[in-house]
Amino acid sequence: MAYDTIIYEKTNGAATITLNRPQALNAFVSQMNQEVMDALRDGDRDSAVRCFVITGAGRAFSAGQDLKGRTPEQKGSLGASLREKYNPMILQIRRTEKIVLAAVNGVAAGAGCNLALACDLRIASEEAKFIQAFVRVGLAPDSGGSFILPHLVGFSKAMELLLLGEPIDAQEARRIGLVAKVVPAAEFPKATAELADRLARSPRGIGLIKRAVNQAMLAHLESQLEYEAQLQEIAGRSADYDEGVRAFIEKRAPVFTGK
Ligand code: T3D
Repeated sequence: MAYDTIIYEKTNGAATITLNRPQALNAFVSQMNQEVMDALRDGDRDSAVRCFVITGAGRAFSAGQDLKGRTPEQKGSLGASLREKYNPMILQIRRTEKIVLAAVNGVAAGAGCNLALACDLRIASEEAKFIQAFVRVGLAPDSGGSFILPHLVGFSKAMELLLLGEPIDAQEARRIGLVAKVVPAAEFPKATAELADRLARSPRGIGLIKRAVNQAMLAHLESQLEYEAQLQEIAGRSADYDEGVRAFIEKRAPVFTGK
């Protein structure tokens, strides 16, 4: 299968999906959602694949949804977008028994951040940053962040990150339990390959560990993803969201009116 917005490679039992729109900090367009899904399904079917790595090309992991396609004329239904494009991707990551490693090479914002949080493990370059950017453009959290983030860092820190939308660096992410490991940028590709190799050589039981944790969490995540879509539909229709997108495109601070 040919891919335009990702690079998909299989090496030594690991399938690597590299988000590849570096000029837009690997922001998601529909085609990229689709290609990530196709690659996840392909690797799930392939018995030679034992684990996945998701990473980004260039200086970002992913800046979330491509906001340049979210002007009032183009935005459509954000609820539908989540149900059709993001929620299936998050659920596929959770449902496959193969371990999914997020190799966070740079900034991860909005749905890009929550994509990383939906993975089983996170390794970060010292250059990585994590931003719950939704509030900055007038949105609510999606892609499972409202469920997974509080589980990872606790209620208080989750609310701080969601309400203020401020970036945290890789060391802080490690300190609060968002990532398992932080390595200097120069060592990042090697450290990622070593961890992926270890996961690819793990015993059958590793998939059962994931199945056990899913049994405790997956039903809640599924219903929360649907609820996030309902809330994002409301947020997406607000004047504040239109202002947030306009301000981002015009590279200025938004002026929200609460409408
Ligand atoms: O379907 C749906 O809409 C529902 C889903 C919604 C979930 C979401 O993910 S909403 C989007 C949430 N993401 C954001 O709000 C992040 C937006 N980006 C930023 O805040 C900043 O770019 C970063 C903090 C991530 C990085 O800042 P910086 O200063 O390092 O880079 P930059 O100069 O802002 O960006 C570099 C280029 O990437 C720039 O392009 P240009 O102007 O040089 O041609 C910028 O416009 C582009 N870019 C960055 N993020 C996005 C983007 N283009 C489109 N969409 C983006 N999200």
